[in-house]
Amino acid sequence: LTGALALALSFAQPAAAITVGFAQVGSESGWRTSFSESVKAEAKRRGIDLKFSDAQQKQENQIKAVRSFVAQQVDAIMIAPVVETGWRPVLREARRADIPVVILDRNIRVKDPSMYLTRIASDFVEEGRRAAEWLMQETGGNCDILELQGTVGATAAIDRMKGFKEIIGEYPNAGIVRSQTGEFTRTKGKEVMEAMLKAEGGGEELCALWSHNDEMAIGAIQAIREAGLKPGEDILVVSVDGVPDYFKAMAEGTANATVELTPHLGGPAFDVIDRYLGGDRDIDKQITTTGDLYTQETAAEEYRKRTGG
Ligand code: GZL
Repeated sequence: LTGALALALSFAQPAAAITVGFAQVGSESGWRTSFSESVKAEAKRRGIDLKFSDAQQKQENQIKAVRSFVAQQVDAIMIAPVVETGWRPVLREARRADIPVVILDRNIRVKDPSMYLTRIASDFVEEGRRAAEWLMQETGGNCDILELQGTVGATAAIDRMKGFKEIIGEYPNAGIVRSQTGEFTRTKGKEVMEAMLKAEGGGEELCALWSHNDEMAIGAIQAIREAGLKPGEDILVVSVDGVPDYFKAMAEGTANATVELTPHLGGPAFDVIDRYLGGDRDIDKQITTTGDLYTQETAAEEYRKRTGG
């Protein structure tokens, strides 16, 4: 009997490949594209059939993508929500179809946490705190700051602002003098920085730029230079993401610090999906991945590590 059993088992099919739908925000930043590439590579490595959708930063495209994943009866859905609100109807449809939903990176605001399986993300408030702590140390707490906000309504922008303000609020001689959204992109970051520098009469008295992501900071560095000031010296630059181009800027002295945000969220997401599909119902509601702060001291080496340069 054991022989027959062993023989039967040897023909047992490998676990059937699962199909996962991924509603991604877009490709607005270097971090975002690394995140997408990392998820696709991880799906390939695991033999997962990934249905990928790029919403060009529009929530209605994300919702359409999720609807189509439900219609295709995928095994699981991953959403990287562009903004926090407006998700309840489509999440109800996924739940009615008994399809688990994993939230990646930014958050959604829903009253009923059973609408999604878990959220895998960095602690954006802590990222803001770490950026501010570095800047206060660097300037002795004496600093007039410009802020480039991320996408309005995005958790990353809301929470990074919150964490940064919590720390500088402890320093009477530090403050944000102007704050505007650069929508997480390089082009808009440059445009808005130009306008803010003009509004500040050129920017000579300014001390630092706090940018919610490296992409906008890289655009702003151009604007600082074109205003006749030295980025990284006349105006310190502190940001979040840790993309290679920003490590390059720090190595060249035009940027000063960044808090790394890992783009590798695919692995933990597929792990939790496998666990759920395997029957595990004891899954944490939040899986946090917060990165370290990097400065000019290690920038050249970190750049080489990330680009194999
Ligand atoms: C934050 C993420 C942000 C990145 C930006 O986790 O949502 O979106 O910091 C990206 O680069 O646009």
